[in-house]
Amino acid sequence: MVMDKLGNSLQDALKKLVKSGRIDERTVNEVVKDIQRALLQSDVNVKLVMQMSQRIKERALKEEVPSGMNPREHVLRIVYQELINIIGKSTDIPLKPQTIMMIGLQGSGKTTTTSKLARYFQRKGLKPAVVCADTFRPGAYQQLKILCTRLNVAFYGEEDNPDAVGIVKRGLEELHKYDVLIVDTAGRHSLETDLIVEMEEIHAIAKPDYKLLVLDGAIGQQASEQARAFNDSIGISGVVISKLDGTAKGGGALSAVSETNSSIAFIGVGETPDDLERFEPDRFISRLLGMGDIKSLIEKAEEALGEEDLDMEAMLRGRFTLKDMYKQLESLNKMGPMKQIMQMLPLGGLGAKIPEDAYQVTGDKLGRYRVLMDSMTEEEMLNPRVIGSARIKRISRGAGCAPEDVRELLKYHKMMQTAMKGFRGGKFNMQKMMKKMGM
Ligand SMILES: Nc1nc2c(ncn2[C@@H]2O[C@H](COP(=O)(O)OP(=O)(O)O)[C@@H](O)[C@H]2O)c(=O)[nH]1
Ligand SMILES: [Mg+2]
Repeated sequence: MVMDKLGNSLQDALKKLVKSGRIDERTVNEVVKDIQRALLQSDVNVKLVMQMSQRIKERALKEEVPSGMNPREHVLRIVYQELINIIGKSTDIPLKPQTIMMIGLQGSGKTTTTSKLARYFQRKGLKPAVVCADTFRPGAYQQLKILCTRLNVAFYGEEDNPDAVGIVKRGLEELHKYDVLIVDTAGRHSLETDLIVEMEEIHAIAKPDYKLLVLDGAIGQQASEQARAFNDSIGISGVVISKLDGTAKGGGALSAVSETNSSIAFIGVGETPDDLERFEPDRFISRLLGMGDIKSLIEKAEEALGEEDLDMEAMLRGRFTLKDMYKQLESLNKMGPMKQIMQMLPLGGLGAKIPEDAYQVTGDKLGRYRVLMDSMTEEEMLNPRVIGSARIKRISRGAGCAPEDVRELLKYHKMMQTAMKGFRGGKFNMQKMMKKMGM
């Protein structure tokens, strides 16, 4: 969907490498030229494209092709890593009380994103409230009020009062009991001085924890300039790219992110309040380059480089996160009855120590675990120990489950973690093992 076109032309470019048995300068130059064309067509900034292609060229020629990879995979992996380099990690917006200020040009999608964010926090078990500080666009008050009413989200605005700064001051006072306060600001048709001044005044009053710049996914080369102006004025903590459900390629936004050293927090994929997705760099690039390719490629690369083993070792040392657990449950679940699988594992005497109910992770339970984990922050999934009773309450509320369900999940995780620690000594590679078993 997103950036399909770019994906296709990159694929074409990389196909050229399939047949060539080794990497020579001429082939690399040819491929890099195709990659440049593809990125430029997707509105990625020229300077950025040039820098990136230089690095790809250098690395493709200098670095040895890892054993087990062909030249095409080698280059694709480098392209992938260089894209990850630009895109960076996704901005982590914590699930805690905070103030968020929305900024961006008129029509970029601020108001829509405001309601989407309110919905997002609501689903995570927090109480959001919204302040309408757009006193410029006719109908802005009504637009936001209707959206909030539909979602049952608290709203503050003063219709027909042009004093945006005063509205923000009063609104935040009135709504101070809510967890997440989202301030929707006015846009303009271009970056006019009065917009910047108003934005700075609102910023001084609201003292937001996060300033999210909303960029239309279809925006081209102006994206960098816009992002820089907003960044110079009040600073940007993260970017939301809207309208990625359409034909937009998002390359402009990509350039904006690189320009301001910020990162992408969310992407908008439609007009309804539920059409907001957390930004996942891997998925974004996978879409860009073609999912199947990237997935098998990265797996192959990790295997060749032994990184998978390293990760596994970290897990054996006890760093077994909820995310790791979920991944394993998911793959195990696909493989068939849990008990049979567990008995096939080289667990030594450990198999006997695993309680019977550990085998009973059915699809239903997995589904519930997924919903619960969807209500958690990154921190909580990586380090479940931080989850105390207040967080248990928040997580269960967000997931529409009982606190007991959260506790059960945590208990299950602990049990698995203990089991993992039992695999000490000798390398144990889950993937290799699954392959051996014909998975
Ligand atoms: N298809 C689609 N339309 C969107 C998305 N985000 C916003 N829009 C539409 O873009 C237009 C402008 O959005 P709005 O939130 O009013 O922009 P604002 O001026 O920055 O507040 C509206 O018609 C929205 O419905 C999105 O992710 N996908
Ligand atoms: Mg608006």
